Amino acid sequence: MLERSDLAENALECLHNERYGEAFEQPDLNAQGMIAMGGRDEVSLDGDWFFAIDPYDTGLRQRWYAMSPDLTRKEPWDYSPFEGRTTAVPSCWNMQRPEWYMYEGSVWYTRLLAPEDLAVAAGEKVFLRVAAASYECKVFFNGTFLGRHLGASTPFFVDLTEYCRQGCNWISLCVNAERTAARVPMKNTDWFNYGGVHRSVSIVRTPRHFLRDLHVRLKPGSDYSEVTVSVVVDGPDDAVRVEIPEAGRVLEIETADGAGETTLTWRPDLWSPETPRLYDVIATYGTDRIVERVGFREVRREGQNILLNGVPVFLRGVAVHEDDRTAGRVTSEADIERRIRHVKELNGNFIRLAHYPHHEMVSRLADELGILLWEEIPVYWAVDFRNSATLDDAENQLRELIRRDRNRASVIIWGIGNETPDTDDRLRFIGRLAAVCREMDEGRLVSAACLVNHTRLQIEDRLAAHLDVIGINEYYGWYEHPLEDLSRIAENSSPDRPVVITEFGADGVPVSEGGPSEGLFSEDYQCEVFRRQFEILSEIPWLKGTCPWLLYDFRTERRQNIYQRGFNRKGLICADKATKKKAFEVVAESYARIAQRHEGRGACAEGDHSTFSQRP
Ligand code: GCB
Repeated sequence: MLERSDLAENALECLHNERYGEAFEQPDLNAQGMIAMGGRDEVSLDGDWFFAIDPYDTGLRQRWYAMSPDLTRKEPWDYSPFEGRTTAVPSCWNMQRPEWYMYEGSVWYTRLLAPEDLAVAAGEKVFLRVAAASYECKVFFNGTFLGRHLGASTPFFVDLTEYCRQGCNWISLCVNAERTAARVPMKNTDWFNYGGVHRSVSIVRTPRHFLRDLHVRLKPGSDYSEVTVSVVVDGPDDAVRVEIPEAGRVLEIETADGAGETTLTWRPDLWSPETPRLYDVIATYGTDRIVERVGFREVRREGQNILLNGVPVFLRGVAVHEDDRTAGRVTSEADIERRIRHVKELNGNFIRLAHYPHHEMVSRLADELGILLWEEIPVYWAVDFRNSATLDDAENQLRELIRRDRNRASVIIWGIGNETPDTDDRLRFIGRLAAVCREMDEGRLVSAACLVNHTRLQIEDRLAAHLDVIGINEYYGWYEHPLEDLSRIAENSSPDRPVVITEFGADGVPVSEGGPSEGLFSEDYQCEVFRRQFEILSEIPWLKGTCPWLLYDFRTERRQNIYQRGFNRKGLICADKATKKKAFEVVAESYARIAQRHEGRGACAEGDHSTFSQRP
């Protein structure tokens, strides 16, 4: 019955217009709009939002977003943004109701804002921050379209300042999780396509002139005695004051054209997994002030080695998806702490956060608890490498991730591709992403999970030339056999840079969970694959890390045999995140031996566990 309202001037036209989406593609909400967040106050908008699924995009066609809360109505309309069903933010709609489980189209979230949420003092700015919405999010404020963000896992900001009103304000988000060939990832993945606003939403206030970016790091090659600080300001070119109280140091950075950089001579205590030392870095620009907790460490490659603070390191890793049996993509501090605790029980020191940017809390906790991280964007399988819009989207996701996490010492590797085909278009596409990493961040290594040539049994991928670390996914003993061929790969390959096995493993389902007692999919078979893999891998001189696939079983509807039933069962722990499979112990023992060999220490790295218990 919207037709009978004043909003319906386009009632008929909107039924016939199939180009309704074009009006909502620009402005682009992207990395350029990001704001340094360190320690800023946020007003949380988490909680219940009005919610409706919209499979026909009627809301965009009929302008649902323009319905103001004070609009008077005589009769029910087809949709009302301010009454009816609600849903929690953050959440994934797939987990909210059985009938939404496989839904991937558009949905509407609407929320009224209390006057105090937006109380703008003279000269202040007000931003909306969405920590992640999967996959596309169109933002409307008080009925006006303010922009669109692409990408399921990175944060974005919208400047609301000019649109705030006295009295009633409201936000509508139109979120769409459709899988398309042009998106990143594209249609086909081995994980579940969760939709929705799955991380927090908040209001951030800043002074009119504010710090947009702060990047603090040990200067590479400075013999651990110089720290570089770069700033970007939104406002006049006044100096930025940077203080590191524990170092007793204060410096002034002059800005020109909104940016400035300086280098401080100072020898901080170095951050490492064993001694995760962090310092407060306080930046002040006019009345704006932010605080970052920063660890100082150097990671680089030298020949076939990865050096952490100058010492060769072996990455005893495990991969993990951000997936929860009941919450979907939504995670929590407790969930992340459990994950890190499990990695430490495995005698590990490294996590591959597959296959997209995980929650920002992961790297903050890893900084505190002493874990090394690989962070990744979902350039996965057959992304449309010829499509320039797809490249723009991938590049923007990468820039947003780097902007978000480049002050985190724990992050040592950016992953920019997973099992992509060796074509010219892909080489151009991922080569560009490698260049972006290097332009934005000289303090980390660049890698991608490459494939081996299974016919010639050797590492063979032109992408390797663009990488600091060659990641290899191999499933000898599972998809590829015989397992012994892995030794041939070791003999036939002579990489000129470090290699990390970024995936290997086998499905294993405990008998108590309905699994077989022997053969494929049994726990014993899974153990056997890991045992024999580690026997071979431990002998390879150029191998600098291993990442079993993976810590927990995870949801993926493309796997439907009687043992899988919608889950990938290669976890060392079941999807309940509690039931350890036998293979857990096999990996833990292998890592104890590797730690002994590489670092001369025992299975249970005492420092690691005490770090955990020291947390406030
Ligand atoms: C892979 C993919 C990963 C899959 C895994 C599997 O190579 O990178 O996303 O889940 O294999 O279990 O097949």
